[in-house]
Amino acid sequence: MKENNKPTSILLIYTGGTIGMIQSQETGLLEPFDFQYLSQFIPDLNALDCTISTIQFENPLDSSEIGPDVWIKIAQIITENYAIYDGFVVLHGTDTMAFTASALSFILENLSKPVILTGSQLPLGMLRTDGKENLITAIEIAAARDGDSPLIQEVCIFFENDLMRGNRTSKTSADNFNAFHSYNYPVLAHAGISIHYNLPHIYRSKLRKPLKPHYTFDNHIAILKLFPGMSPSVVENLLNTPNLKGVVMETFGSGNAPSSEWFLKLIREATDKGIVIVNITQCHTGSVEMGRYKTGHHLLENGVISGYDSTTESAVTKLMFLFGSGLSPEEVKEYMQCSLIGEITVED
Ligand code: ASN
Repeated sequence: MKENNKPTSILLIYTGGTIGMIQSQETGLLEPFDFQYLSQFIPDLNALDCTISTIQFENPLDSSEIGPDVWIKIAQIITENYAIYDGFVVLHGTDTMAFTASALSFILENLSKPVILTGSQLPLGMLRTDGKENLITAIEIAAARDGDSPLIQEVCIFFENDLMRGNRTSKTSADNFNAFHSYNYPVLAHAGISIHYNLPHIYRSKLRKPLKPHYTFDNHIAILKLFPGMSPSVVENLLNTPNLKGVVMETFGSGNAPSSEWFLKLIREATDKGIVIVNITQCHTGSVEMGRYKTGHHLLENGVISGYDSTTESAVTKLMFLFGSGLSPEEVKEYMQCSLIGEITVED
């Protein structure tokens, strides 16, 4: 309930994924659920202190089918309804949820309301589903208030027990209910018997500015994951992809790569052409520090920039977003090394 005694209003946006599936009584097959009947299906939702409206995609998507066009579609729905609702819950397939959450965090500049993504490993209509708890808690968090403001004012993922910053989260399990982790940033809330909010780590927008969505992405981006014994032709082909603008290079440890002449030459040729190469680590935790070892320092000398402790999902979507905004390679390099919305840990 808000201070003006009006109930908090939540918009639930169903994009697809396992959570929205139920078993047909006739065929036994899994089919998309009609969210119009949500409160009949989960009567517990009526006990929440908020009103819930729903919008569902006409053709629900497996999240493997989701890319920039759908990120923009979700952002447009949020923007069109921004003044009407107090919070947004996006039901999404789990497989690429972390990419969508990262992308939305960049699209929705000046966001000051909660956008909580959730989904499930088992369909809503199955006996042991995790979807029901995830959905109820995500709505409860989206409706949480801090006086007359929403408690959460950023894009998050809620899954199993934890609320995580969206652009810090990765899917880490194909079958556990506890499928998402935020390794390099503390969880924002933990849902046990009650929900404990980690207030010092929750983002608060200091200046109240109107929401400013950005709807352009440039997908001339690639991921180069290093492995011992990699052949020159693989690296050469990838770096010579026509129109390539940015590369997320997943390196070893604290940002190290082979110092072979052929490898550094290809890297130098690419950065000289204006391709932005961002170094992130293959390790789950920790940050890139190219000054620590000679094998990292070589990359720095050849024009590679640090991605600090970024997730792959965040680095890829941030590159697409920055190039989509029409920035030059030099400007993209500068912004990649700043935290736009809490996606990396850098000293101010
Ligand atoms: N394949 C599904 C999806 O990402 C997986 C899930 O939602 N659990 O859409």
